[in-house]
Amino acid sequence: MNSFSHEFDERGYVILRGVLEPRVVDGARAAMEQLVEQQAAKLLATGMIRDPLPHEPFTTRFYRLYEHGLDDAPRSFRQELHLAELFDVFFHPRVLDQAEAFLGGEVRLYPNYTARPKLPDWEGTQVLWHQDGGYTENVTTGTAGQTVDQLRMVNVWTPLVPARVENGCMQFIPGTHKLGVVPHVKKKFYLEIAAEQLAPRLAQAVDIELDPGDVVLFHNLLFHQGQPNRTRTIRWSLDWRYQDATQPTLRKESGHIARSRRDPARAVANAAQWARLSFQ
Ligand SMILES: O=C(O)CCC(=O)C(=O)O
Repeated sequence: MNSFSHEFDERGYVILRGVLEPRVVDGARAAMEQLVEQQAAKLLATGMIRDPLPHEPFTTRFYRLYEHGLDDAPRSFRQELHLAELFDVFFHPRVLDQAEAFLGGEVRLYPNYTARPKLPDWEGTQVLWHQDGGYTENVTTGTAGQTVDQLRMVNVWTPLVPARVENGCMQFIPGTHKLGVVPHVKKKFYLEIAAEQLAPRLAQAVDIELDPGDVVLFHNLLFHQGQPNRTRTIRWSLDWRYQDATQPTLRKESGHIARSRRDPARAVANAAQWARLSFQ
């Protein structure tokens, strides 16, 4: 077992610094700008705004467009992420190499890939303490009969602006991935880990401060949250997941093959193909 795998198994996460090249980060930001442009056009067309704020910076425009009606702002983007620029993020060879080391040679991009504009002081974009497994229905399917806690997955998270405590970087509680799926309770916008599981462990929470280009890989059962954004700018980020593609997703969508050693032609090959595909 290499040291990355050891850290991942023991702590539940591994940070890789400077993996995504500036070109890739710039592409991802440009993709987000396209989404914001579409939002501005929609708000303008429906008469919700009069000024689409074309000169407002990336770090504030989406917030300024919605600041008088945050309830109407999309809390995240998912279906919209089949944009050519994002191929180099979701299918980045170095990140995939790492995922392959954990998962084996058949790797799926799991049908849960998301862009998040975490808005200043807005609970609608403040993801509470959870395990990803808590959001996946604990069903048993197929002949292999997997349950959520048997899914072999690697979660990936990367910021498109520096992520610090003040603007809501991620927090993890190391080692909690070994607890299995714990009960979650429904809160206004998100699920939250039940207090009796969370409270005794909160003192061990660590801040995951990252810069654009850094990625953190973490176990899908690790307790994690995004902290409140106490700045006046948006904390943009992307998160996605890889799964051992020999397993079922336990969701209605089947995801996309990211790497296949058995049959390489099954994997999404390039940006143009990614842009033609859809969330499924
Ligand atoms: O970005 C965030 O604040 C939360 C992300 C998250 O919970 C995840 O990637 O699973």
